[in-house]
Parts: sequence; C-alpha cells; structure tokens
Amino acid sequence: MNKLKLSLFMLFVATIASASTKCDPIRSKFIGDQIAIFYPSNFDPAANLPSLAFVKEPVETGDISKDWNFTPSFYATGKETYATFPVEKGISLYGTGEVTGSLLRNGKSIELWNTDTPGYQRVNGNRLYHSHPWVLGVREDGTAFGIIADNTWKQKLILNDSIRFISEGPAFRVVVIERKTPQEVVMALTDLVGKINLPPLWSLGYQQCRWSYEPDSRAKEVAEGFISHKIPCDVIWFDIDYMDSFRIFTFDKTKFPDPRGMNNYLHDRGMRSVWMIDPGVKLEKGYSVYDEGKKQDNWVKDAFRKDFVGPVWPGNCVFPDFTGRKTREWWSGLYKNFMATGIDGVWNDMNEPSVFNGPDGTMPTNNWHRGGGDLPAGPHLRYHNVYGMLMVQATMEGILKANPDKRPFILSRSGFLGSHRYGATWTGDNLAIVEHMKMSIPMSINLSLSGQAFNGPDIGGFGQNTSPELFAQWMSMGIFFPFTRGHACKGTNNKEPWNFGPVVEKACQTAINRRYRLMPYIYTLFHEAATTGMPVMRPTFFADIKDLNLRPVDDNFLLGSDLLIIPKWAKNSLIPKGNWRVISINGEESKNDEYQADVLQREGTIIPVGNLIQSTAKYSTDSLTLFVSLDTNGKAEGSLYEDANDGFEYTKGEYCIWTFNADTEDNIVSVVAKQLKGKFKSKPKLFKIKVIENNNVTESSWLRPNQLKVRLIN
Ligand code: NBV
Repeated sequence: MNKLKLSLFMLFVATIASASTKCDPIRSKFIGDQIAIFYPSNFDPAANLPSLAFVKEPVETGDISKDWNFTPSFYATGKETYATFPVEKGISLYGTGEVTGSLLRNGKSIELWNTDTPGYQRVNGNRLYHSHPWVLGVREDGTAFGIIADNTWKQKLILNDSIRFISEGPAFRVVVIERKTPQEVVMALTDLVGKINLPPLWSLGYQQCRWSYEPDSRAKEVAEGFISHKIPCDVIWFDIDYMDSFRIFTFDKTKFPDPRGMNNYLHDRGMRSVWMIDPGVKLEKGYSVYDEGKKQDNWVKDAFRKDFVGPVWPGNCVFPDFTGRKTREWWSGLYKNFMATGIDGVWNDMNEPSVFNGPDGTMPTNNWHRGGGDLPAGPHLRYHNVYGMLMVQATMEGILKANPDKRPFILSRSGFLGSHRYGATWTGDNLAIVEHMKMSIPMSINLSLSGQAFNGPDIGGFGQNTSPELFAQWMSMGIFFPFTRGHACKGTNNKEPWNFGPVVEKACQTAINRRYRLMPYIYTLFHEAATTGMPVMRPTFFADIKDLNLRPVDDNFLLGSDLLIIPKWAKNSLIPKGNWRVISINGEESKNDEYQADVLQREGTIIPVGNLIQSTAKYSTDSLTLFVSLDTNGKAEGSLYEDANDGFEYTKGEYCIWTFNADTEDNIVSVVAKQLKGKFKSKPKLFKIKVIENNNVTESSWLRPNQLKVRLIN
C-alpha cells in the first residue's frame, strides 16, 4: 500500500470506529466438526430466526477449540449492523452467489437485494436476481474456509482488505466452516443449507425457449424443427403469452385453446413442456385466483396494512405473501388443475418480486409480511430476498401434490442461499454479446460454489439479436453447463439453431449431440451433487488447489472432476498439470473445428458415454462406450449412476451404481465393471472400451461385462 492509500485507509477505519459500536461475539460454539457459529452481543433471535438458509436449526456441539482464530468482529452504527473478517495475504475468494464479473471475487462489492436487472444493467451489475450471503476463501496452501451470514435482510457484501457483511437490518449471526480443501467446504455448506434434489433426467436435456412461442402451432413447429433437423431436444418452453391477458393459471382461449392437447403432442414426440407462472396476481374481481386469494386474505400488505398493489404484466397486481404457511398452501393448491393438463415443469419468473414502478423495481421496504406458521411477521426489508425462494418452495409443494410420483422441475429467476433445495435457476436477462457469453462461465461457477448446482445462462443471449458466430460459439460451450436452455427476448431474431445457416446449424447439432452422448456421465454427476453437494460445474483450480496460477482461471471449466471444457474462443487458456487428453465424443475433431470446445479427459479416469438419441425419452444405458484415459501406471477408474430416470423409487434403493476399474498388462487393457450398490435391475449391458492415449485411440467391439479387454494398437 502506498502512503496516500494507507492514510486514506486509516482515515476510513477511524471514521468507522468512531461512528460504530463494537458488539463482540457473546456466544461462539461449534455446530459441527470445525464449523463455528458466532452471535453478536446485540443479537435478537426474534428478528432473525428461524433461519431460512439452513435446512434445520444448527445444534451446538461444544466449545470452539482453543486454537481457532478465524473470528468475526461485529459492529453496529445505528443505521447498519455488520460482521467483518480479516483477509490474509494470498487468499482467493469465491462464491457470493449469482454475480457478474470474474471468477475471483477479491476486491468486489455486491448488493444483496434481489433485483430484476435486464441486461445486468442496474448498479453496474453488482446486484442481481439472487442473494447469497456466502463467501468461500481458499488460502495459498489450499486450505479453505466458508462464511455464511445467516441474514435475509437487505445487505452488502464487500470483499477487499476484509470480508464485510453490512446489513440494513438487525444484528445477525455468522457461521464459519474450516476445511482442508475448498471442495470439502462446499460439501459442508450443503450439509447446512441442503443439496439439490435429483432432477428428472429429461431436465438435463437441451431445452428450447422464446418469449414467446405463440400460438400453440408455433410451438409445435419448433418441436418439429428439432426432429426434422435431427437436433436433440427435450423441452419446449411456454413463456408468459400463453396466459389469458397475463392472468396466472389461465390459458389464452384463442392462442392456446387446448393445453392438454399441446402437452400430449410434445409427449408423443418424446418431449416435455415447461410453463411460466409469475407471482403477480391481476387485481380483478371475477378472476378466480384473485377472488379466492382476496377472500383468504393472502396478499402482501403495504405500510398501512392495506393490500399492496403494484403494476406488472397484467396491469395492477397483488402479491401472495409467501411468508404465511396458509398462503403457501393455497398457492400450492393452484397447481393441481394446471399440472393436470400434462405440464411437466414450472417456470417461476419475476419473483424478486419485480414491480414495474416500485423503488429499485420492487416493493417498498416498509411493505408488511404477516408470516404465520413458523415465520414471524416482518417488513419487506427482511423478507424481500427470500420472497422468490418461499414462492418456489410453495410451487414445489404444489407440483408434488399434483404429481406425487414425479420429480418436480422448477426454474426460478430469484433465489437466496438454500433455494437450490426447491428448484434450478438461470442467470436472468443476459444480452447477446461476447462479454456476457464469456462471463456466463464465472457466473455459473460461483452459483455452483454457492450450493446452486443446477444453473446456466440463456444460451445465445436473451436481449438483442444474436449473430451466427456468437450463437455457434455460445452453443458449443453452453451445452456443457448444468442447465442448458436457449432463450430469446421478444423482438429479437429467431434463435433456433437452424436460423443461422447450415454451418451454424451443424455446429449446434454437433454440440448438442455431444451433450446427449455424455448424458450417463452428466446424470452421474447430478446424482453426486444431490448426495454429496459437489457441484456439476466446477472451477478448473479444483483439479489442483495448490497451483496458484489456476485460481483466477475462468475461460475454461471442469464438468465433474474428469472433464475439462475449453471453449473455442479461449486462447492460451491455462490448464492443470498432468495428462489431459482431448477426446472426440461423437466423431467430431474439436482441434480442427471452428466452434466445438475442446473436451479434455483427465488421466486415470473412465467416462461412460451413451448412444445418440433425439431426446432422453430414448435414453438407455444398455450399451455404453467406456472412454478410458490411463494414468502412467496403466490404470483408470470411473462410475455410472442409473435408476428409473424419474420418480422416487431410487430413494428406496431402486438405483444402481457401477464402478469401472481399468488395468493394463502386456499391452492389454482390462476393465472390471461392478454393480456396487443399489437394487435397481438394469438390462444386461454391452460395453465398448475406447482407450484414449496421447497419439492413439483403440476401440473394442461390443463386449459383455465379463469380457472387457482390448489390446492396444501399438
Ligand atoms: O416473461 C418474459 C420474460 C422472460 O422471457 C425472461 O426470461 C425473464 O427473465 N420475463 C423476464 C419478463 C420480461 C423481461 C423484459
């Protein structure tokens, strides 16, 4: 620090110190192995509890050990309360939820106040649709910590010489996780705030959206387009225009006279549908959702305890107060008839909530939520950040009530730390610009490092026209993200793959084929995320946490632990040490391709690869190609998860985990395939072994599990 900077910093510290009261932790306890909780002296349980981030109230397990030294300082200024931690030299910071900018969060300031931000334009992109009061820190030696501010109130997170959570609400408690690796910190985070639910397999396929496919014949045309162009696709999405004048839970009688017929049409073609539901209920007597909600007194109140009214798409709207259990139950009941039309998934949009003329595009902070059930009453300042999460929780309960035997799929725009327990998310209204394509990598990784393993951007970019070049680049990389959906704003060019000319169409087909062939590996990763909390998409430095050069890398990423994805646009991208071999998943040669990302397989691993399919309706693990990348000892290992691809039988043991172990002797590679766990009966399998060496690829014919041997060609 130079002299001027130092004196400015001292002045700043002095100003803060004079204006604020220090409220040292009055209580600090372990709540798990190397997980500590700290309460400031002015902590008021009624203003904070129950926690909405944690799955359950942490149980204290004993006093903090004597050698623990990573402790917060708490302050109150009269207007704000805050918790601050020192940042040692060399610490790399990550997490912090959905954020714009680079992967490394050092030096960033983020506003945690969920906001509708078209093009990420509000507050220079420092305030988005989610709030995650969560930081992951990785020290130079690879040891790591995580900090959760258990606080839903409006706050800021400032990361510079210190890590500071500055809240406009009352004093809050913090939890600190200490671990040997960042991977262990992320898993410990999900032990506290929950893991994603295992999604239905179809939701891992490619999905096509537009604001809006209307009328129904247009949606059918798009579905047929994928089939006739032989581009795999699982889902067609229905944006807001299917509704009757934007009234939620209704269908426009002219444009969508037969929603059941529409859904059947897609199902007959091996596809699914997801339909949008917003929180704003049109204020209109005679509209059943309004009448019923009004009768039950379900709306958020204004500061004078009158129904709060604000404009959104349908005009003046009222908003369900999801803090009330009875309101959530009412809301979940609305899905019964809706889902009965054969709808497969629900898209909850605008749930920050977005209010067109409100302060910061939302409700006034002094609006009033009445709570009920487990939650106390409180101002919008307290509940704003969890409005979307509570909505999605109620939506999930509704979908489960309507279809108890199916895994729910919900996509929510807004969220809070822990909302991944209820649904997936996407990174909102990005633009069709190179900068947003590139930034989608660190955005999705940081969300993944914040518990939300099921996320992705609008592929191709939502706002503005997309150029053929950008579309091909984005698709070629985007299909390796956990959630893969192309989307487009009203008024922009048609963004289905065949609208950009034959070269781009082919590039998209190749890219999407690659995802579908990797589906056995991807599904296995989702199972891992749902059981251990390890995200599907990971930062490259996870491959070598001690290599400091990898810490900022965000122009490539890991899919699981064994595949490294390097987009074509990334030049001189840094990769981890060791032997990472480029693989051809479906006959493509990425090295000589203008668009296809390089996919590198880590040495010592086996990746199960499936056959080409048009949608996951045809998914099968009866015949698999095992991509084997041997280590220097001629060994490799991998695994495969399988179950019924939907439903809950897997929770009763109806699943199966295979392990694959390869060994080499006298130039012959043998693979042992074992059914390790679970009682799911898969059909007898055939395997091909494909051994990828630095300069050779040896592929066997189809073999039975007890015959898995292949002689290397050199
Ligand atoms: O419902 C229309 C759009 C939707 O397509 C988009 O994905 C959401 O993020 N929605 C926002 C409302 C209007 C945005 C200008």
